[in-house]
Amino acid sequence: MTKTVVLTGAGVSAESGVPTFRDARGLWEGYQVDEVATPRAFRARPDIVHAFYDARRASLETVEPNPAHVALARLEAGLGDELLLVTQNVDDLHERAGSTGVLHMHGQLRSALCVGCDVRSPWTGPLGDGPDCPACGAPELRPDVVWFGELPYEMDRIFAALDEAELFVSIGTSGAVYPAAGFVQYAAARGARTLELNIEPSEGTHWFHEARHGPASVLVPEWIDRLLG
Ligand code: BV8
Repeated sequence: MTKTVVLTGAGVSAESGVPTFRDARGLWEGYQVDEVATPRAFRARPDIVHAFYDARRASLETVEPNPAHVALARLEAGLGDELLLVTQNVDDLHERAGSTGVLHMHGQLRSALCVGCDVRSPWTGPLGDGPDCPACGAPELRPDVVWFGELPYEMDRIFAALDEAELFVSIGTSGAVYPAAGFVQYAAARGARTLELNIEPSEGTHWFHEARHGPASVLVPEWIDRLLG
């Protein structure tokens, strides 16, 4: 089986009704990144930051996985340990579609991180009203997401998989945010074949050996049907 690394971004959840960041009516349209997605913003105005993430967490109850998520769960069943699915998304649609080994490099909405004891707790409700940490009792919970200027999660595991990868596939991402946007060059430099599946050319489309453009809900099942035969 081919050692495969798949990277997904907001575009894989767009057809489920989860707003992307940069598209029209995207998330960044309503907010300034440095007002809601930086450690400094959280220190200055935790109320605004919590309101931003509490709203996104609540909206997860109104969306469902789409055929792209479902096909990627099938790919995991077919490839087993030969696949690493890395997502920049903080939604839980990959898991709800049946994927079990998802690496959330930018964190998850349905998890709270205690600044006091560093313990993570599954979380579905709001954090804005300052609930106590289930582990240490301190009212020091923050959204368990990676903000700009913070190191993404499990970078060692990601680079170890990219070192081995024979195939790197990027799905629904604009290639605007690093270090994720640099994975294609890293993988290609180590001999991997690289493929972009996106509704339009991404900022890094020229780094890919092949690019197919169209909606993820069509391109991803098509690609996986062919791969798994
Ligand atoms: C760090 C969690 C250092 C929170 C997020 C090098 C050069 C320049 C800048 C930098 C650099 N290195 C680092 C930086 C700074 C910064 C960065 O990249 N800035 C950018 C803006 C220039 N990076 C960081 O700060 C990172 N940390 O570098 O730490 C460090 C080192 C050591 C020690 C300590 C620290 C951390 C970045 C992570 C920030 N957190 N998310 C939250 O979600 O609120 S980033 C967030 O934005 C997402 O997770 C994702 O990563 C990014 C959004 O990108 P996409 O997912 O691609 O979404 P987008 O809307 O942009 O695009 C959607 C795409 O889908 C489009 O192409 C569209 O065409 C397509 N599409 C739409 N519909 C469909 C579709 N495709 C298919 N089908 C459809 N239906």
